[in-house]
Amino acid sequence: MAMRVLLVNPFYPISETPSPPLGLAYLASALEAAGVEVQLLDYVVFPFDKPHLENVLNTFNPHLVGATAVTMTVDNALKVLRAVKDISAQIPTVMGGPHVTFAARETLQGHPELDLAVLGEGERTIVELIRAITTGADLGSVAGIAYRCGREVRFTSSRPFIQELDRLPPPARHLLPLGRYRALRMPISMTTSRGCPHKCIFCAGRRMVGAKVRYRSPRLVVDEFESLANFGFHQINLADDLFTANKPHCMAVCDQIEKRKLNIRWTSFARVDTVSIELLSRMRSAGCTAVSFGIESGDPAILKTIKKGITLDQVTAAVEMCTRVGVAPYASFILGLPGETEKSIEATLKFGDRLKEKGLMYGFHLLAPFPGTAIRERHEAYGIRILSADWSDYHANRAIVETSGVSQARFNELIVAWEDEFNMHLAGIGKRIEAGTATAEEAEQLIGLERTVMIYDLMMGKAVERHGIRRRNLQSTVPAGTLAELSDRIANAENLDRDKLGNALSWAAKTGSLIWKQKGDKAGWKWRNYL
Ligand code: B12
Repeated sequence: MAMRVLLVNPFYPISETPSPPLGLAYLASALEAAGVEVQLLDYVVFPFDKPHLENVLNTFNPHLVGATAVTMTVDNALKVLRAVKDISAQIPTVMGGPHVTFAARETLQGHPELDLAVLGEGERTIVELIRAITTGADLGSVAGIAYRCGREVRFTSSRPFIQELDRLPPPARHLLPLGRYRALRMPISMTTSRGCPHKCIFCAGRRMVGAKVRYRSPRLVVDEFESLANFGFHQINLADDLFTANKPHCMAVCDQIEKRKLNIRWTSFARVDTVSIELLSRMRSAGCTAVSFGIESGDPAILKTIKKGITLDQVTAAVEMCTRVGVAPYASFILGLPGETEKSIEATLKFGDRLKEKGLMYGFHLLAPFPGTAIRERHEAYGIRILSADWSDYHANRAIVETSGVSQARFNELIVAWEDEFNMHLAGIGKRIEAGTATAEEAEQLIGLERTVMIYDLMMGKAVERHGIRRRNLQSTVPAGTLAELSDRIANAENLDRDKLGNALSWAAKTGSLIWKQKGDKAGWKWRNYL
């Protein structure tokens, strides 16, 4: 019997630089390998559209609809599942990902539109689940899930981590709208390992993927890397929890990239205590342009409380090593950690400033106490007051916690000041572009950003779909089918800045993201969705 699964990526703002949904692509490839037909709806790069969803449900007729979610997207995911149930109440729905893994009971209890939750890694579980659903087998026999049974939520036995990652088929990226992500200049991601041995109390990563790191063989890793290089993304992000965790593995991956002469920029996450000049220079010659460190705080006492296991000296040394070998160091700090006071904030800001002089680029987040983290489970003991139970507030850009020393309002003031500073920096570049004194690099940063915003608004507002399709012989002031005509029509209808619109459209056409297609008596412009 043909089995069919529809996967859903819920809305998530472009300002957070989303990558194509890798977890869903892994699930899709596992399903396809088991003979299941898969379709995927990606509401990060397509606007949600209920009639379209209805059409997909009617024509594809899935046996299961599955959504992924992190905490900040769980409400968006549930909204889609409610629409699914509205259209077709009998289709079972499932959710997976780091939110529901640690909040299955309350999510299932509070949301009748959700029937099942998959906890942890999903490749094996979803295949067994779809088989159980289509054969009517007992759900209790599928390890790693939770489901509603009357008013009760039942948990099955836990699912062991997948040991041989090499046996997983490569992520089914043919189902992802990579063309849209590429047009938006988002990085594409892949992983070389799963697992993280560290115990940072604000992170759910370790419990999600296990403390023992499991590695993929460097040859297969670089096969995938090579296939990504062909898609024409400007950058690949190695999204491992900690790519530099194991030096021989990291070096072996770099060796393979160099041996195959793959000339593509990539970035990765790292810890300051895992890098060395030797490792960083090898990464640099394999194409690594930037690494991101979590520094979290400039106060040693806080670093200790959060079990980060790094020292400020290690941070300084790592930043110096990066700039020495030419890998750009990025870092993020979290404000609002246990024990945060005005004094510790000052220490963090000062530390950041000092490192900036050494070439560090950094940003701030505010603590969001996610389900599954020690900080949430023991927030009282840590002296953290949690002020919001609304998951859509868990984006880490506004304060939802306070400590005994620092109020919510003060945290927000700090982060708003930080955002203002960044916006002023962008405005400064704008002025320098006008005056003709901007460097090529900074001009490209701002122009690229404005182009991304424009293309994103066009995509989410369906402007090309609404104004770019024409029947033949329509009268127009400019010849049909030219970019100038498209630009004209959209600018008139949507009241957009003509220059910026024109630039964005011609860049998109030049890079093959916007294409002219002719079919029967209809012709028109369309985004290239799939690569
Ligand atoms: C790389 C990474 C990023 C990258 C790239 C993300 C991407 N979409 O590719 C960037 C930097 C962009 C990022 C952004 C964010 N991230 Co992040 N990220 C990670 C990291 C290190 C790895 C994620 C990954 O790619 N894993 C590999 C894939 C294969 O695994 P997966 O996505 O988890 O999917 C598997 C399972 O979860 C499950 N599954 C997932 N979905 C579904 C759906 C169904 C139906 C089923 C059955 C199963 C299933 O099966 C999949 C295959 O095994 C994790 C840590 C971790 N190990 O989980 C944090 C992590 C996921 N991120 C986290 C957070 C908070 C964020 C942000 C909200 C940060 C922010 N404030 O903006 C955003 C949200 C992005 C988003 N919408 O997903 C948290 C999530 C915690 C939570 N409860 O919300 C994590 C767990 C780390 C932490 N701090 O605890 N992230």
